[in-house]
Amino acid sequence: MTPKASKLQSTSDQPEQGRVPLRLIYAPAADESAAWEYGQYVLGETRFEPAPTAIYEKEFNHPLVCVPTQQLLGPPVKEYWLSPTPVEYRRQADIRFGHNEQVLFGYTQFSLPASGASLEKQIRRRYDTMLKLLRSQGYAHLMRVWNYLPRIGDEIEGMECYRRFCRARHEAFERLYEDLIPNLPATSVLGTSGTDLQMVFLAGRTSPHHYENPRQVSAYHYPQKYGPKSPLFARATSVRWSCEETLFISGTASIVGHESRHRQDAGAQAEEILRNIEALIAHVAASIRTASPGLGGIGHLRVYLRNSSDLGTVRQIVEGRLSAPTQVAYLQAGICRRELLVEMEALLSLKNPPN
Ligand code: 3EB
Repeated sequence: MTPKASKLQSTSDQPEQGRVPLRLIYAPAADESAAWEYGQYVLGETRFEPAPTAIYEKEFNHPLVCVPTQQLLGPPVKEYWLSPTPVEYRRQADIRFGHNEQVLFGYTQFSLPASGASLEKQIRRRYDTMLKLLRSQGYAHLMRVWNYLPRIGDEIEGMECYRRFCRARHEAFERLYEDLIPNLPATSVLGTSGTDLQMVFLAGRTSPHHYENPRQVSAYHYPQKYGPKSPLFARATSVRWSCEETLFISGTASIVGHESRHRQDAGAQAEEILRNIEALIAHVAASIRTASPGLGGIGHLRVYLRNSSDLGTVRQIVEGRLSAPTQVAYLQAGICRRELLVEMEALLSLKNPPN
């Protein structure tokens, strides 16, 4: 047996009680054997490269997201969300998904329409379809959403694409949820160089906990100057399993209150972002009465840079504040406000507090 398969085996040998229903692995992008070894234990996969070869699509059943973006440092990685039990795969209404007993990984994409009105209509429709599908499948609770949005900063008929996205998402959520705020999940919205809007989501059967950042105004309460309808997302979402808690930290920018800080200074923005994330982790840990692991507790970190030339500066700051076991991916991406150059998102495991 290969080392990877045996590792997986020992995970599945654990009693049901002690298993986490989803865990993230970074694997070398060049290593196609990983997909074979993880086989039907893959809930979903994300790569940071343009569309796959046709062969790849035929060989694997799991949802494969190919984000047309550039990884800026180190050997290219791909992300696998792994399940401790075999995954069931389906495709319905343009949404591909893989699920086990507790969680669902879904993926949908569509070509971004050129006109403002049809762009918003398509986004509303896709969110509507996605939320209805989750309900009908019994995974009604969104835990994490990634939106990859081409032309994020472009004006389309006088309004920024990101603002149109926010309005369309807002209208879709408003229609489907009676009580909005308790249902908003951790989210990221990044610009890509592609032509398709890509939406990736993790959902579960039970209601997760959502958190706001004590240093920031909740995005859903942003004033109108940032767009006609506020961005609907939580700063973080955590899901409690029997043995531990999974904490998803949303895309986090150099925003304090609701204002951007350190315009056009990537290094200072990176430092502000790390203060934001640190404060958020401490806030969540205090809420669940466990000791804060701090930034050192981050398992996986994605660092998005508008300009690849800022890599050296930002990397030095990140490496100075994080501990060695954190897996970091530096990616080139568009960011929602013009003056923002950096954004980061994180994934952590938190120990459940002693009873
Ligand atoms: C911000 O805090 C930065 O619209 O879903 C980060 C994460 C941002 C998610 C979203 C936007 C979103 O406003 C931008």
